[in-house]
Amino acid sequence: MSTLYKKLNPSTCLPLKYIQILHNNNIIIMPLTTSTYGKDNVKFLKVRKDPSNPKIQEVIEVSVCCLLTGNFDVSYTDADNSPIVPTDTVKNTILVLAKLQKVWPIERYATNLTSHFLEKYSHVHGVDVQIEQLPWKKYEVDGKLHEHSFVKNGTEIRTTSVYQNRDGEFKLKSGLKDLTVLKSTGSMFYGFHECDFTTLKETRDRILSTDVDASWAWKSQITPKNVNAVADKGTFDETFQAARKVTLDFFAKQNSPSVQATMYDMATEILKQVPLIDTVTYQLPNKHYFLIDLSWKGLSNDNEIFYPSPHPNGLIKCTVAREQRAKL
Ligand code: AZA
Repeated sequence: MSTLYKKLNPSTCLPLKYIQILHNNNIIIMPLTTSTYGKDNVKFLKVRKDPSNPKIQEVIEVSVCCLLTGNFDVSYTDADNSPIVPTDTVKNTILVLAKLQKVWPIERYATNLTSHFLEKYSHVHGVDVQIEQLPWKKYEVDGKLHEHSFVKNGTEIRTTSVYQNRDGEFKLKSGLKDLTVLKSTGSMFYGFHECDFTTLKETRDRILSTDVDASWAWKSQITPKNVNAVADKGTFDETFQAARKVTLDFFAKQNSPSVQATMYDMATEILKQVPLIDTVTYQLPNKHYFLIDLSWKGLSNDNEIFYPSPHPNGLIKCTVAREQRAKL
């Protein structure tokens, strides 16, 4: 068996971007099928000062991932770096645009970042930007919000993702993640499928806890051209607040029959409240708390002492869409 790795000579008439392997006299070609690259974990904090009183400030701290696709094949297949916009340049762009452009809300900034790369580099075909925003919130001192002091409001992250390409494709999503919630009653799980592999007991009262990961995809009415106007209207911020409130309200108020049913209800309510959204996706781990048996000590345990199980956890995902039906 002889195996030969070699870049193709143009005289073979096969495209340079293929690698051929000679294997038992068969030529196996190995085309590059997908590729993308860029910078991840580019972090910055921007301060916005009130023009009438520069001591009154807002901050936004984000982590950005920006990946490019396009005419970069030769950098993989022929070690030709000439088309590569270095990841360092990608990082610089993220930071310079953070200074020159509006960063609030992140949907606007992410979209404008994708537009920038498409406008500046003709061989870039598509740009994928993901942003995570940290939960800095002003806190009260002497009964009112302090001008420039902030507290990190737990672990909750606001997110956005944008994909834009030269063919006019534009996908914008917003979301939240790592919003950790727990309810100590008002959650059930019974009537599930049972078989010879089942050990789980039915319950009409259990602890329910999860790290909410929710996202919503915007309708195509929102475009790179009108994203600034939509942002100025407050649509992205209001929707974030609405989705967060629906999530927390349903979690608290509903006597949950299952994670599945509760997340579906949350998603449909967000779709009802926000007409500009096409789909809502939830991804919820079911972080189990198991009742500890204290009967060996002659003690009952009426849902009071639980063991937080570190693993495994359930993981339940769904996307709910809006379907247009003809009027009855
Ligand atoms: N959904 C729940 O809400 N709880 C569960 C599941 C499930 O699918 N499986 N075990 N416990």
